[in-house]
Amino acid sequence: MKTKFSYNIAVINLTNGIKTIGAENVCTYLRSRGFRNTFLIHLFFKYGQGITNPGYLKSLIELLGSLNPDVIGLSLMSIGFNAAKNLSSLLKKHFPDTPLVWGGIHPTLVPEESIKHCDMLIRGEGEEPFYELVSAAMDGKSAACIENLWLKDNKRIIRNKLRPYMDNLDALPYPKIDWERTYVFERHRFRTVTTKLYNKYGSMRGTFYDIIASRGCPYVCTYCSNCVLNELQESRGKVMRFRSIRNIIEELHYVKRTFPNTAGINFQDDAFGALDIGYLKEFAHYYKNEINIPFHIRIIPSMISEEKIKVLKEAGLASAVLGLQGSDRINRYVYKRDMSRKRFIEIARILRKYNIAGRYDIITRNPYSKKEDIVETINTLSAIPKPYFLLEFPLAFLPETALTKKAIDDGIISPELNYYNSRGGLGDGKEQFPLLAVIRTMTPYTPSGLIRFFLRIHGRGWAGFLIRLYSALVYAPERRIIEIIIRNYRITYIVQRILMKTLQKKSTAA
Ligand code: B12
Ligand code: SF4
Repeated sequence: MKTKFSYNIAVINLTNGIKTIGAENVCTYLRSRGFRNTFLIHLFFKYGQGITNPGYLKSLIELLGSLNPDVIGLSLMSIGFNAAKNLSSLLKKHFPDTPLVWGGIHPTLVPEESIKHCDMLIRGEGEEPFYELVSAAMDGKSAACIENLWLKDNKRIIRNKLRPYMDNLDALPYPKIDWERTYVFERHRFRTVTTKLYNKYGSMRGTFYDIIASRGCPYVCTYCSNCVLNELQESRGKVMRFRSIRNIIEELHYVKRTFPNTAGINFQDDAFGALDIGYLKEFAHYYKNEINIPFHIRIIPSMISEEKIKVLKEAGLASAVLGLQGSDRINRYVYKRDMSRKRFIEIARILRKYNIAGRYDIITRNPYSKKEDIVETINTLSAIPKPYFLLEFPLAFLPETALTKKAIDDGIISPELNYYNSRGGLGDGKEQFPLLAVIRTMTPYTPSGLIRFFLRIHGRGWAGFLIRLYSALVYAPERRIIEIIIRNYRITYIVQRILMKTLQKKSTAA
């Protein structure tokens, strides 16, 4: 008879990152409830191709053979669906009697398709349901009534209802790395993660730490999974939940102790700015006094104000991501998104006023975009203070979103095409106006006058050659240098520190 101490659970993380809050949360929770032998294995795959290295899979099977798991969990996004499907059939071949449980955003959104490839799946927040499942499995009890769980019972599928979201996020332990029970593939086999390996595979060479202070987003942009999640969760409690400030600060103290290289804290919250000003002021006070590491956030235009940005700047806000996504027409009618060109420019100017680096997202290759929409987006981008970071994401038709359903209805994509993962979920559409795309890419570091000139001439026969020549000879080298600096965030940080210290010494001497 197994006990919690001898029961082995292996969670495979197929989200292509060594820092993955969801799977880490689930593992930390199980360990905190006594299942100390909960192992987390990070697996990487190539977009659209899955796991291509045969040595990788052989080594995974060997590792699992030695861990002897009683339950195997798999954490995936839609982008990992093809890889998960193939991996799952391999796992079932080698471990036919070990229950295989899928969890994460993909099985949450697409359970009917997912359940075909695993024995069970957990939809939504996984900590509590997965704990209930492994406890039942260990005790030989039925799991048939566990809310959020879907399971195959002979040929029947049991589809349990969703439970309400967790209201008190502080009740969950924050994700902690268990060095002896976390694995990554390195030099021909899976090895336990060391500080050196964490730095090698972690975000920005292990200098960035991802954290979330809240869960949920009250908006329902048509391309985003939140429009589906919020519908699923309807009338099952609050969507937006916040951790207490003390709870966040405690996690960050743990981060400073465990990962002393940390040079940036990356708040991955969908809606960080939703926090009210009182909360932000208190947060800023403790963050500045106790943590004092530059941090980064994502903001939603309607939830942010100059006052909030000022408070956050004082706490150490270094950069903010803001989604412009498209023109006013596209945002209003296609994405149903609370964003306008005017508001975007306003916020970008406030960010510059407080010397906060702006990182602006736009969605490209949208088949609903017309030429005027792309020109408007370029004009908006060239109206904000330069330089800035521009992140261009080709539109990915994520499963079950309102936009994907619309595109299927409009005959733009085919439901059979499995569109969202055919090229790794990164979007398959073509640039409708390739020359405009070249101009748009140049907006972050090119004078607005020149961008306007390019827009004026781009329709003429010879203009393509001129614009591409400028892009190759001037813009590309400029961008390359800036990217090297950004990638080596740690170097930038060290240089900044040295400069600051030298300046401080000089001013003291003076
Ligand atoms: C951080 C983040 C990233 C990070 C890190 C990803 C990582 N390795 O974890 C980065 C920046 C790298 C990233 C990249 C991308 N991301 Co992203 N990302 C997020 C974000 C903002 C937060 C994820 C998170 O930590 N959530 C908090 C945790 C607590 O929730 P969770 O992950 O869902 O986990 C819970 C449950 O799902 C479940 N669970 C999770 N795993 C398991 C495993 C088991 C066994 C069980 C039982 C349960 C379980 O329990 C967890 C705890 O409750 C989400 C949006 C969001 N708010 O979730 C988007 C999101 C996950 N990303 C998304 C997308 C589309 C992408 C990209 C494809 C974007 C792109 N076009 O390039 C890339 C692909 C990256 C890749 N895998 O290769 C979509 C995914 C949609 C989908 N259908 O798959 C999301 C949902 C955004 C959105 N709102 O649409 N992303
Ligand atoms: S505001 Fe951002 S996170 Fe919220 S629904 Fe829209 S795209 Fe998704």
